[in-house]
Amino acid sequence: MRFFHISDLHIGKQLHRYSMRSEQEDILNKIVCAVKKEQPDAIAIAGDIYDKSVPSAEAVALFDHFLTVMKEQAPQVPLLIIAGNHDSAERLDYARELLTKNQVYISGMPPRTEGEYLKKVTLQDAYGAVNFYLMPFIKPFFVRSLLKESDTLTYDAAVRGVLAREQIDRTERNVILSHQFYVAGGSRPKTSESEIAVAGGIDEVDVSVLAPFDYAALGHIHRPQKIGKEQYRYCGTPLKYSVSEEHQAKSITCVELKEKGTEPVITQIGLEPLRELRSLRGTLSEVLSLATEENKDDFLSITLTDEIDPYQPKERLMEVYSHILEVRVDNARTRRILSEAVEELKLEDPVEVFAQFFENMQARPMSEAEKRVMTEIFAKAAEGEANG
Ligand SMILES: [Mn+2]
Repeated sequence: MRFFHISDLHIGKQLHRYSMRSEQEDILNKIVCAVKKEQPDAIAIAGDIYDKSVPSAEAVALFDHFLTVMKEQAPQVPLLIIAGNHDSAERLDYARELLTKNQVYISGMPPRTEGEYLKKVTLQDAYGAVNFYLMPFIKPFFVRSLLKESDTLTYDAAVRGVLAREQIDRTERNVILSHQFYVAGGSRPKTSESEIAVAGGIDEVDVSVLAPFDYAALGHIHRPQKIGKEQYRYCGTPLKYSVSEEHQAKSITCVELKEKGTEPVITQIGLEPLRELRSLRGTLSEVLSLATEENKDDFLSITLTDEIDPYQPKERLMEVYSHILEVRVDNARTRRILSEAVEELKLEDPVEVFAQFFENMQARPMSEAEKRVMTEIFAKAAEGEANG
């Protein structure tokens, strides 16, 4: 059994002020070509189909086109799809009975009532059955009443609770599709700037929950990487969705499962974008002189290092480069401003900073008693600092 693992398509995404429609159409076509060429037994798409929970008509049309072309080019290949945190579960579930008849299996919502379970799709090969469990993005409140839990239910406990209800036959091969922030005993995956960060790490789920699975096809983190074990993998986005991803190689993850108990064989199929993303740094005249036929239409993040601010730098850059994402200035003056800003932040009252964080997390302000406790703690910490 050999299957493709992709995720985080973020269809409809804008990169700064540029639409990525042509880049996304191009990369989806390249994925279809790879499927036609390699003939995998299935395609797993681990969430964040769309960039927004209410995608634009254009975005919906593009995903529709992708499914249609995929079904024309590789009609026998099942598509397994879960919702991510960016998708609206209800919208993604639209027409799912009809799609199921065409071997497009979509799971938007986790189970919410007694009789409901994760969607399970079983495929066969020479070694027997492979069960794919489709676990869409879970927020604790989605499953709180199902698990008969209070409002203190954590992400970790929510995912654990949902999986504990499933009858997973450990003598067969099992694969899970999931879209959560997995950590391995406290070690976190390497993130990028295009993911939505949740402060305080409350969305973390430990990979120990994935123990029943021979492979975990994960989505959510945009840089391809394993987490904890070789077979627990984030495949990453098919395109670079932030400047922080400049040096990441994007790819389709290809997974080969043989008999139960053997390690899956994991390879990458590289994905080349229509338009590269890169950063350029130097004085205005240096950056202008770097322009070539090759790079002038790339997505660019430009940092100017002139000590004397040049005249109309943006306008002059735009005459040469067509897709400028941002122009930053890094010289003695801006560095001075930054270090002053850092000084200013340090002077803020730590109790107030914490109170803000507390309110964001708990959706209520701290009580006077709680504030007193925190004030004491910070005072003790400050004493400790003063004493050495
Ligand atoms: Mn994502």
